[in-house]
Amino acid sequence: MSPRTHVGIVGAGPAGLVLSQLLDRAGIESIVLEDRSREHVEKRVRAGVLEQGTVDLLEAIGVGERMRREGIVHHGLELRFRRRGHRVPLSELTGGRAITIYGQQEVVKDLIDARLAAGQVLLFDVDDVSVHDFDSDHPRIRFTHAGEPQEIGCDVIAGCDGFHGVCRPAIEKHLKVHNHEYPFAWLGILAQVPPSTDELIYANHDRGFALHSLRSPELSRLYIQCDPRDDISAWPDERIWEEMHIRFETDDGWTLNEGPLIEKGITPMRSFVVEPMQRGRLYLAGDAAHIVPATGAKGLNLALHDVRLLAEALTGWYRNGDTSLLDGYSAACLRRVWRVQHFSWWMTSMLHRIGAPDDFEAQLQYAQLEYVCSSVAAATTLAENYVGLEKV
Ligand code: FAS
Ligand code: PHB
Repeated sequence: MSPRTHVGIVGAGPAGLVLSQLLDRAGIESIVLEDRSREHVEKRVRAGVLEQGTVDLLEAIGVGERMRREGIVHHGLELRFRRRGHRVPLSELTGGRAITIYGQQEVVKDLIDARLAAGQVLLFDVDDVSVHDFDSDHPRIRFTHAGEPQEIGCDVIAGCDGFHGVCRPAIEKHLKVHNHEYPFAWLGILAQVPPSTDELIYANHDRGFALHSLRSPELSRLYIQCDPRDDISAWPDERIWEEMHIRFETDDGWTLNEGPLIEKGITPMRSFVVEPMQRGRLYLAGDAAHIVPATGAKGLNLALHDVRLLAEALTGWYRNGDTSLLDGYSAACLRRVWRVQHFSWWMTSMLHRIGAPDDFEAQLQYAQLEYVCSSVAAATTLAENYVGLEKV
């Protein structure tokens, strides 16, 4: 491995992998350092909803073939409250834009295959990563791989190492940190059972939020709001399904299919942003810089928007010596980050219960839900944010 590259990328999640694919197509070299195994990152069940812009990007960079074949395009979603379902016609309200259901782990598999086929230096099971001298023109990354201490010089470091990575902490003292933790978490399950719905169902129930999503005609992905202090051991499969039946109950005879659970876990919910998303030659992208509550299905999509801007900025710098997009990277990302933060907070506030069934907050939620389900203008607001705004 060469002791130098153009861009050192920390993290082989969606952000790091898409960035390396974009840079490669612009003739810019990179190395990707990942601290987990390939098997782990390819099996990690996370996001499931791809915005229209994300689908278009993945196709444009040559990793969309299996997504187009196996992904499931959705043109609407259901809001369910007071035992009734209301369809929001996403595509009708947004000039034909849609979402595609295609698991994040599938996106990661396709990207890893493409990067390795292109001869990308992509190291898994890397340890002790640290970033250095990014305030100079000669940043360095130190790490251990296969038991050997290594160091690589680069022009730029891209911190794509997620919320628990090392890159943001390296500059955190220079950053303004916004952190809002919600008084609830999501218990998510992956079940080997055909989905009980053709489109996603977001339910606001007196006992709490529930979401019916899916991964394929045979695999269902469902979530329920739970206490952030809950331990998954307190949620045997029977209890999960019992709660799911209650929260999705309707008066129209709809029924929920049960099946064996492949995976279950509890994810805390927070809204988190650091400003700026860069310092010197270190640029943060994706979850390393921001976290959104998953209610808006935005985390993965926002990460790819960041790296699209970073790749465009680096291309302008390498080709023409123009630093304007690099200097403006953080501001350009944050315009969309805050729009997406607001939408995710709005969806979360409208659908999650924290008080008594008939208290002030619940009445406000019902008023908002009724408005979205009865006004084209209100429904369009939800729809255009959900499928992904073309311009922010
Ligand atoms: P990622 O966290 O995906 O990738 C960072 C990578 O860096 C990881 O592979 C990590 O192993 C690696 N790394 C970390 N530290 C490192 C170090 N020191 N050295 C080298 N590598 C290091 N979003 C949605 O839209 N919908 C959802 O339903 C949803 N569910 C989620 C469930 C969970 C449990 C979590 C944690 C997140 C979920 N998200 C969801 C958000 C998620 O999809 C992220 O937005 C998305 O993974 C962001 O991609 P990256 O920024 O690439 O970060
Ligand atoms: C998912 O399918 O994992 C999913 C869908 C919509 C969300 C969050 C997660 O808002």
